[in-house]
Amino acid sequence: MAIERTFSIIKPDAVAKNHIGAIYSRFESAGLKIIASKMVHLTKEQAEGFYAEHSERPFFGALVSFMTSGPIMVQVLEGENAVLANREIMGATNPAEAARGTLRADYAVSIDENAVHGSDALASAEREIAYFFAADEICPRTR
Ligand code: IDP
Repeated sequence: MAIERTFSIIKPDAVAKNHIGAIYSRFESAGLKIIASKMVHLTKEQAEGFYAEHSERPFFGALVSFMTSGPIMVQVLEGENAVLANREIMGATNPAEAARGTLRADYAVSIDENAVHGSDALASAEREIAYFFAADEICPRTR
């Protein structure tokens, strides 16, 4: 099994509802280690840059507006097959389709306000981690 790093966001809806601890607990219970973490309130430019690949989608304006509506938690998760493991913990993008026991089934309101983000591949994980964290803000705990 490969030890990977992935990037995760607890979105404004879940932060506003005080679900940070519950969501961190899910990561840790699944064997993922939080090796970097901070709270940020995105500017419009930061949110547009992060979601640039969706800039032509009809929901882009609503997505940027939502992601700048309040503070978020951003974190780097490390563990075995972390990218896929985190996607499984999160559940489907649309909470109505998310499997029972996943974060989105338990904490998301709608496809627009879906509680968490997680990188969808190793390449996007690397890019997203670098978007938010300097190398000296990441504290590997692989021993
Ligand atoms: P993901 O977050 O599960 O990787 P993506 O397809 O990368 O899903 O979409 C990024 C985010 O854009 C989603 O988490 C969701 O907040 C929003 N989004 C995606 N599709 C729709 C849609 O059809 N309507 C509204 N928002 C959407």
